[in-house]
Amino acid sequence: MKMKKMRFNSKLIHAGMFDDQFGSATVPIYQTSTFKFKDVDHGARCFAGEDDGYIYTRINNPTIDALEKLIAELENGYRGIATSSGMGAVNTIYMGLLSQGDHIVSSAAIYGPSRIIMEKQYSKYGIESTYVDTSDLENIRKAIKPNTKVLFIETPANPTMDITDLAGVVAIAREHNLITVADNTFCSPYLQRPIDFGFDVVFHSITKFINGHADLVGGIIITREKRFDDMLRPIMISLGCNMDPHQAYLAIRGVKTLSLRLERSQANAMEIAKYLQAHPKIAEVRYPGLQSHPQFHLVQKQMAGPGAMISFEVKGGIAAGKALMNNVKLCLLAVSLGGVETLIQHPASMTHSKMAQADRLAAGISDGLVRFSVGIEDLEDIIADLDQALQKV
Ligand code: LCS
Repeated sequence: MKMKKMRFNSKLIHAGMFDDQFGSATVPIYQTSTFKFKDVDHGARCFAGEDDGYIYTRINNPTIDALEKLIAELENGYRGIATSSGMGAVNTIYMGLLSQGDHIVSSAAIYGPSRIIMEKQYSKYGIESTYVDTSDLENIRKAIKPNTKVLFIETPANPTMDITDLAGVVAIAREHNLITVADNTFCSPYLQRPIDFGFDVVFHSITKFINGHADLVGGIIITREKRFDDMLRPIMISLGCNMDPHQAYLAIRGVKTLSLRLERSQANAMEIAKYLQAHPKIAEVRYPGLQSHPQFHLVQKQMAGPGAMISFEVKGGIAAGKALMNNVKLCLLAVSLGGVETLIQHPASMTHSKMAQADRLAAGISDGLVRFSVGIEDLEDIIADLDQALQKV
């Protein structure tokens, strides 16, 4: 069957796969650093891009290629560029799209290190950045300057769960001739495909929902057109933040169950969000599946489901939140997200602790905010765990 005719779940199983000489049902792991050329001319043609033969694993590798093709198919993109981590993807994008004197407008609430490295390191190379609440498109319009080159958004945002209007961002970018970048980590392509809305570059921390088993760190960039791949792939290669073949194999194995995992964790998340909302000790719940979410209408418009991430505030602020997190037994007190196991963490002291407190508060990341990544355990057990921990608050 031709790839384009496959539906999403069939792509998860078959896209990017290739027959090796023994007809393996899974992708073989080409655990090699280098590849033998047929002769000198062949090697020269590979380097010149006139032959798509493999050269060296930092540049290309069949197992990594399979993952790149698979995720590009899922995102309806042109090609994928696998990276050693999500931050490898972030840095490849910053370095590939921005030059000295350029300006980037970005969501204020994004994964902490994605913002910190821009503000602390790229500023040294003369790159300017403005962080705004992109859930209000007017803030983006106001932040654009003559030297703005890139609009960089994360939706839903980590950890505020704010939603940014994908079609709206693309419309603004087209007016000003800007490149659009979306961090799609919180959704995975099962729930949201920004390229369908016109985004130029999409990326993921593969560590999260795509792999789904908390057993690797990785990233991937998916581009809409060749020209963006041409801007980014050479940077990934020169930065040396390539994925490893074994890591790519594990990610391919993990992503095959993406729909099944997300359906289950999302169904759990919906019930947990309702449970928290009704709990007398909970002050606020931010979950895109609740009608009380400020951008609930946008969730319906651009996401296939509300996902498995919840943020909430316990009444009594940070002290109460800590008491809850210190008393969970089934849920793991750990950073990261998107795996089969339920995780709980405290953004202000963990994932977003390196942000200046004023920036953190302005971005809506209050000291008492608790982030919950819902896994696929039995719902009753997760709720029983929250229940016993909340009794100790
Ligand atoms: N983008 C988002 C939205 C993320 O949540 C993360 C990691 C990254 C990019 C970076 O990916 P990495 O290099 O870790 O693969 N988020 C984490 C978190 O929330 N807790 O620990 C890591």
